[in-house]
Amino acid sequence: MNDERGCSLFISDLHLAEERPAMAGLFLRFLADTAASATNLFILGDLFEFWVGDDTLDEPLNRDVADALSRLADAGTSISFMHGNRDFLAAEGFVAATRSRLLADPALLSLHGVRTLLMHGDTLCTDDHDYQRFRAHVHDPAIQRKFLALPLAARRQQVGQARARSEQQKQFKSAEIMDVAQAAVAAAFRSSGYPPRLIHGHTHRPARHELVVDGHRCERWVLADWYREGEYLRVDADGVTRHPLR
Ligand code: LP5
Ligand code: MN
Repeated sequence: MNDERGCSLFISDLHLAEERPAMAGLFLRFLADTAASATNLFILGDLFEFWVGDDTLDEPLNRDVADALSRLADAGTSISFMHGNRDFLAAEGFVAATRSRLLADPALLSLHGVRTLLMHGDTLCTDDHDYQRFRAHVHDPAIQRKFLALPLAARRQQVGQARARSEQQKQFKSAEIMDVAQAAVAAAFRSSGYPPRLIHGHTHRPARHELVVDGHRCERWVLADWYREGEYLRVDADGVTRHPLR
C-alpha cells in the first residue's frame, strides 16, 4: 500500500443483494471506472446485505463481486475490507477470492500524511444496548462455529428472523439511540492517541463533524449508504472530497 502518494477511496454500507441488481451494477461500474485509478480502496463494512458463510462465494452476485475485486487487485489497487454488522462472517475464503486484506476494527493507519482511524461505526452506538448485546452474542466464536455448521437453508432462515426482529425493534428506538454516542467517539479518538481524522459508516448519516477531544482538534467523516444512489469518499494529500454516483 502506498500511504503518502496517490489517493484512497472509501465506501461502506452498499448492502449488495440479488434483489437490488441496480446497486450491484453501480458497484461493478465504480470498480472498473473509478477505483481502477486509485492507489487504495477501503471497504468499511456492510458490502453485502448479509453474509452467511464463505461457502456462498459461488452464488452469482458473490462471484461477480469477488471476481471484479480480484481483477482490481491484479491491476494494482490495494483493497482493504473491514467487517460490518451484516457481513462479519466473511472470512479467509472471501479475502482470498477478492485478493483483499482484512482490516481490524478499529484500524489506525497513516494515510496520505494524516493519521486516520477507520471503523465500521456500530461499536460507536453504545446507547443501543439491545444491539450491543446482540453484537456480543454473534461475535462469540463458539456461536459462530455452531451457526456455520448449519445447512445453508437453516442459516438463511435464522438471518431472516434476526433481520425481522431488528427491523421491528428499530421502530421503537429513537434516532439518537441509533446514532453514535459522543462519549464513544471521544473514547475512540483518545485510545488511538488522538488521530486528526476518523472515517466510518453504519449510521447512514453522511456528514463531516468537527470536534475537540481533550484539547485535540479532530474530524469525523461519516460515509453514505448505497440505497438510493452510491457515494465514495476520496482522500489524497490535499484532503477529503465526497463523490456521489448514479
Ligand atoms: O442492520 P441495520 O442497520 O438494519 O440495523 C443494525 C442493527 N441490527 C443488526 C441485525 C442485523 O441486521 C441482522 C442480520 C445480521 C446478519 C449476520 C449474518 C450472520 C449471523 C451469524 C450469527 C452467528 O445488526 C440494529 C441497530 C441498528 O443497526 C442501528 O445501529 O439498532 O440492532 C438491532 O435492531 C438489534 C436488536 O436490538 C436485537 C436483535 C435481536 C435478534 C435476535 C435474533 C437471534 C438470532 C441470531 C442468529 C442470526
Ligand atoms: Mn452497518
